[in-house]
Amino acid sequence: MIRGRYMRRHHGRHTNGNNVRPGVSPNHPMFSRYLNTVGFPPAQTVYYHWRHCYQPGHVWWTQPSHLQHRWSSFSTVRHPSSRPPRPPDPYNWSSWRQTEILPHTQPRRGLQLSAGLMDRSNSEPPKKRKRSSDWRQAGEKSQCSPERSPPKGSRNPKGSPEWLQNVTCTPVPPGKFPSSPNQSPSTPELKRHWEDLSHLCNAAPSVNGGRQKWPFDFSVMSYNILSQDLLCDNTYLYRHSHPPILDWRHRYPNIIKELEQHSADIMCLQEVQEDHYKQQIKPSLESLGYHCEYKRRTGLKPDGCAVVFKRERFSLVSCHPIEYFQRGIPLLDRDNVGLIVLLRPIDPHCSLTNICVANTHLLYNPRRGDIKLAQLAMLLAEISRVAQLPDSNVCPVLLCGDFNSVPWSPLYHFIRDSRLEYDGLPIGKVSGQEENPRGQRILSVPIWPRCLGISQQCLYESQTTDSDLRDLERAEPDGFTKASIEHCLKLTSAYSHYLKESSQPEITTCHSRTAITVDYIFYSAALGDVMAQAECSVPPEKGLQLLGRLSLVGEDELQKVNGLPNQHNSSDHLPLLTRFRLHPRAEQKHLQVS
Ligand code: KL2
Repeated sequence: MIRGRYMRRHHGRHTNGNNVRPGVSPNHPMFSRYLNTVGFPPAQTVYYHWRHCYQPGHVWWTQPSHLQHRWSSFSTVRHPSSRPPRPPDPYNWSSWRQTEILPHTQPRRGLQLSAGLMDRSNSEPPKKRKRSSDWRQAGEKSQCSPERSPPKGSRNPKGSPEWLQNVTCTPVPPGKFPSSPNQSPSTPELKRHWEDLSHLCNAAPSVNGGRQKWPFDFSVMSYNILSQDLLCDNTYLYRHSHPPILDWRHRYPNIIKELEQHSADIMCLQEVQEDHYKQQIKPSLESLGYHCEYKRRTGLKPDGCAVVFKRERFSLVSCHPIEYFQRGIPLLDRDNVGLIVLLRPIDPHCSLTNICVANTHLLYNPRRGDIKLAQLAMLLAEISRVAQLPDSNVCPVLLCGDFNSVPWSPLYHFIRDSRLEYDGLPIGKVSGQEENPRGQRILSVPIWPRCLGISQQCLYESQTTDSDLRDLERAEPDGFTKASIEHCLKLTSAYSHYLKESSQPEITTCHSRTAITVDYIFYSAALGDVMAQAECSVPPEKGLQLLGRLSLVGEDELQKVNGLPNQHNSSDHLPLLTRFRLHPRAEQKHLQVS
């Protein structure tokens, strides 16, 4: 294992949430000041509010009676000609951005960031766009635009659901929220069932009583909760949703309820907006017994990734936030981040290996597969370093998140097969988000420059200065000219990406322009694991066995609930939930290999 220069400079726990990489300026303090000035009720109040006011099927808005029939039947959605006309006055979208659970009359204090100034990762400009982190050049703008349209030149991505296109829910006039729950439209709930896979991998029932607590079983969730800010930035994606269900005051209780109900031991959350995290999400999860770690995106982006875990099940060994933005490397000019934690399972009766949990949200832009791969390489290099064991093996790894790439795409294959031959591959085909991407630009060789300090095996190169690396690149260009990349982790996807019953593709994210899988839970599979590929040879004590997962759904099921977000599912993604078994080192003999 090549140990990297960053490793020596950046190890151990980062308590300040700032950058982990050298040469990257921390998030600008202006933003923190903004957050501190916004008035919020304490999260306990919010949580109390939810616990005591929320009942399933209870909705807080008024459905104007003359509009009720328009929500009640799905048939109107299928026939655009029968759609109601849009009202002359556009709905004031700015109220949707409001994060307070306070009444609308409550004055907002402090600076508000502009949605219009946010860097839009989908719209690749004719010239290089200004980075959103150039905050000094960013003015102030307090409201969302009334109706955001798709970025110019954007294409319908793969899986674009016909049944949600051109569907427009008539907005409710401002001031009608919240109100009597009695007049709410009712959407059926999505049905998801638990898929028990334990019998397939000969897993003995877990022994939780008595003195022994082995094997160590635990659950893992990955969930993109849809940041309110991004929702407001991309309103055109959610025209099919009844406006009040998009209000954070409706979404937040639903999301917290969902997290509490699933009660996963480890949760990897994406699109967690920093103000919501600090004021509501973190305090609520802490009161449920979770330890929370968070990494905000760089620049002006107000959302980020959180990894939370139950304090009674794990202790934190170390935490490693990663910023993909690298000053001076044009390829790495985006604000996406990752967050890795090394966890020690708590079991007084046996010795268990640490597990490495990584969470990320890769760049959205369907045309920039080159950036996505470079971001992924940075994450894999850091995982390989963090997960390294003294015997130069790696501890079990869980790689969760929103990869903005579909199953069987080159990026997906790279994660799962540990190798990608990319000679002649167009950058628009890397993620598979678009069926027929425009532009023929192919991936350059190498994809990322050598000065990044990451080898083609996705490992940190030995400690050298940046100028040394540039010299090396000039001196031995051949070392970096093979059109293939590799990584040393053996990762398997916990989901199969097709529904067992119908063979339809599983959907993890759905709105008016897409219905695809982009979220994953990858893991180091133990020998004999149900999902492991035939050649998998990870010894059991260094791998995990998949015991079960919460089933996903297909497009048909999502159509019945009017897509996402809907009354009950408050994100445009669904949570992935899995259960794993970790075998104590001393108890390897109890594993029956099939
Ligand atoms: O696909 V996502 O949603 O994983 O659910 O990740 C990105 C997109 C997220 C962070 O950038 O914001 C969403 N069209 C559609 N969705 C967009 C766009 C866009 N132009 N820009 C950002 N997102």
